[in-house]
Formats: sequence, C-alpha cells, structure tokens
Amino acid sequence: MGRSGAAGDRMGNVAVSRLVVVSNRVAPITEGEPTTGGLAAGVMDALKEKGGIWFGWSGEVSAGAESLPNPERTVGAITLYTVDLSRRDYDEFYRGFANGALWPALHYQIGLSRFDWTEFAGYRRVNTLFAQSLAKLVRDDDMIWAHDYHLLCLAEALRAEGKTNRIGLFLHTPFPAPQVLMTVPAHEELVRAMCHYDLLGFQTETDRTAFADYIVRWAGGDALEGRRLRAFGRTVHAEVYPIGVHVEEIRAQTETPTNRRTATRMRASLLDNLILSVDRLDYSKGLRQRFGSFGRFLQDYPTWHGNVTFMQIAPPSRADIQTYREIRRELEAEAGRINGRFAEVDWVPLRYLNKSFPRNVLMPLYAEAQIGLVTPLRDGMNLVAKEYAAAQDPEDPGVLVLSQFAGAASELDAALLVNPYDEAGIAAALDRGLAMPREERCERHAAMLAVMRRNNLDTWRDRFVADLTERLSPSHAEPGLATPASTR
Ligand code: GDG
Repeated sequence: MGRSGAAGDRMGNVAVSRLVVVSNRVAPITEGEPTTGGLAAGVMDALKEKGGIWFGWSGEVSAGAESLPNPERTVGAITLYTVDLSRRDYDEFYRGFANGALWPALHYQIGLSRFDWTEFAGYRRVNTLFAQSLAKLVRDDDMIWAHDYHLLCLAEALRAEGKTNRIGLFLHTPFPAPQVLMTVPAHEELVRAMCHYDLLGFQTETDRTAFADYIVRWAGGDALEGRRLRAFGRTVHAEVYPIGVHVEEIRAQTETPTNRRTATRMRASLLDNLILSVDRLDYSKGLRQRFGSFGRFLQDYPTWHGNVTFMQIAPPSRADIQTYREIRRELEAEAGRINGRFAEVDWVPLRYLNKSFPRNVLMPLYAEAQIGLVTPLRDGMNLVAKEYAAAQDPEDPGVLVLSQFAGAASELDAALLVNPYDEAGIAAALDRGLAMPREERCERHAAMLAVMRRNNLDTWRDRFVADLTERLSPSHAEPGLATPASTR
C-alpha cells in the first residue's frame, strides 16, 4: 500500500470520515519542518493526507488546580488541540500510574512498579477529561486512533459520553504475560476498559497472544474467529501491526551534504571500530547490563584494546521520576569504572553522552558504526534497531546486535540476537560482529532490508487505518456480527 493508499479512499461510504489522533503528548510540529520519531512521523503523514485532528497533552503543567484546554492551532490540514495538565493530574496520571506503575509492569520490571489506587483514579480522571473534551470535537463519523499505555481507559470514557465512533488503540509498548500484568492491582479494570475499543493493535504476535491469553484464561472470555475476542460484554478485534521506518529516507539522510560534512568530522575523531547505542535513558533499555557487557568484552577480548570505541547516546527522559534519576547516577559511575580500568593515555574506550542530538548527526553516526548495539530488557519494537539497519551502506554494512526481547527481533532475525542479561554472550557477539566477513554482513543486512521495506512506516499506518475503517462500531452492528476481520 503506497503513501496515498489511506483506507478512506478505498471505502466510498467512509471517505469523508476524519481521523482523530489522540496521544498523551502532541508532538511540537511546525509547518514545513520534518517530524522526528516514529509515532509522530507516521500519524502526521496520515493526518496531512486526509486532514484531521490531533489531541493530547501540551507537555505543560498549569499553575492552577484545573487541567485546562489551550486555543486550537492549525498546521496545514491538521487541527491541534492541547490541554495543560494540573499539577495533581500530572503527578497522579503521568508520573504516578502511567510511568510509575504501568510502564515498568508492561516491560516486565515488576520490582520497579509502584501502585497506588489514588494514582490509578487520577489516571482514569485524565482519560475521562480527554474523553469529555474530545466528545465536544468529534463528529459521529470520525475515526478515533488513540496511542499507547497512557490511554487504555479512553474508549470506555468516550462510550460513557455516548460516543459510538470507531475507536482504535495502538499499544507501542509490550503487552506482558497475564501473570505479570496481574501484579498491577487494577489489571481487570484496565483490560475491561481496553475491551471498549473496536480495534486493538499490538507490535508483535507475542503481545497479542498475551492479551488473548488474559481474556480467555483470566477474564472468562472467548477467542472468536477472525482475530476477535469477547469479554466483559464487548467484542474487540485484536491484530498485530509492527511499526516500521521510512527506509529509503533514512539512508538518504546519511548522505545529504550537511550530514556528510558532519560524518567527516566525526570520523576524524573516532577510531575505526565504532560500537553505537542510542536510547532514551530508561531502565527498560538495558543500559546498565550493556555497560557491564562492554566491560566484559574488554576483559575477554583484549586484542580489541586501543582499536574500538563504544559510544552510548542517552538523552535524559522522565527525569523527575526517582528510578530514572537512579539509573543516570549508576551509569555515570559504571562508565567511570570502565574507563578508569581500561583507558590508556591515547585511548578512551567508552564515550557516554547524556544528551540528545539532532537527526542529521544521528543518521550519519549510524552509518559510521560497525556495530549497532541494541539490547533492551524489553521493548515494544525499538526503532533505533530499524533505523540503524536502514542507515547502512548495502555494499559494506555494519552489524546489528539485537536483544531477543525487543519487538524488532521478531522481524530482524538476521541480526545477531542476544540475551540482554547475558554479559558473556553479548561480549562474544561484539567480537563476532567486529570480525564478521563482508559477505556475511551483506547477506544479513539484505535480509533485514527486505523485511523493513515490506513493512515500513506507511504499511503500519495504512493497515491500522484500513482495519479501523472496516470495523463497524458496536452501535452500528448486531453484537457478534462485526465485519469479519482480515487475518494478516
Ligand atoms: C516507544 C516504544 C517503540 C533517540 N535519541 C535521539 C533521538 N532518538 C529517536 C530515535 C528513535 C526514537 O527516538 C526512539 O524510538 P524507540 O522505538 O527506540 O524507543 P521509545 O522512545 O521507547 O519508543 C518502542 C516506539 O515507541 C514506536 O512504537 O518502538 O518500543 O518504547 O526514532 O532515533 N532522536 C533525536 N535525537 C536523539 O538524541 N533526534
């Protein structure tokens, strides 16, 4: 499906329906400037084509006691509606339940998950607040596409406002095995709320299966034909849509004249063998274990001493949450220990950059790196893995060393797959990757490129929008008579 193949074009009866995107944050967008990041780029393309609304938090915390809407803003065919959250809503919804309890549990880090019923009530309150504001904006035939773990209760709140629109949710994170989800005391409320969506999109079959497993084994529900599930008196279609990247654009971005100049300057300051990692500073990304693995590599494979640099780019993230401040301190200490132990007067093995860089620096860096080291403990997909592979020169590509627990591993199985908890295994993969003959590198890269071209960012968006377009909302259909699902 090409970029112009949005579903409304094919379905005469719904061609007029607008797309309403709802995400926790509305990305800061400016006319004529490219949007970075998978979610923003993907939904922006869809909104630009069909026109529509993007609704969400502005990123600002309001001074008053109430969360308040901002005046609407128009960028091309897109209307942006944002809300400033009150301090209480921010603390309970964003810092509290969403990022303090749910995010760690979704990533299997149950020891880091802190649950509080008051915060969960705050999470529901903000979902309701979003729904009440949206209810005033949406028309009956609009399609609503919500994103991510912040909005699991949005469809339920919209239904309570009497909305019968088609509503879909794409979950960017993993959906954990039921026994892990059930460590969150409000698990049943969450899954019940999710069943008010018409369409639930997951990154991988593993995530979808975990959700179906909860429905069938723990919610007394049923798996119906056509990828539908029935529980809590609702029928929901659950499908897999692995998010992708704009493959050709990424390769082109490594080669623009400005970026080439950047690359030349970087090359002058780097050694021949660059191992590169780029992650938000988040415990789910496995940075501590990765630093340990690099130390193990230096210890076990001394022939590489003086001849390899590991560069970790880690822009700060959610810095007002305690666990995120702790990981930052730990990594600084670990980087110091590794360099203290192995560095020479003319060689510093680890460069740890705790800040973000513009895309025109990142893309040529990806292209320069012999190894892309991507070892999250769990990850919904991991776009860095795909961007790294897309940025490589097909004639002389680098090697992707990828965690088996990243969603990307289900597609990029031609990478060197590793267990992120196995320091010796990662060290061995680094040694193997650095020494890998060109023929094998080319073969592995070609296999990854083929998968990524087949399933790029357009495919992800088009498939989701098409499936949501084809769903009949419960108010339009007899229970159990929803349109048969596609089985892609
Ligand atoms: C969530 C899920 C899922 C990173 N540092 C800089 C920078 N980045 C860009 C990368 C990439 C994006 O941020 C990160 O995406 P990831 O997928 O790796 O990770 P999350 O942020 O955790 O994303 C994840 C994703 O949603 C999409 O569904 O894959 O599993 O957790 O695009 O390039 N960009 C710039 N400077 C940086 O320093 N410009």
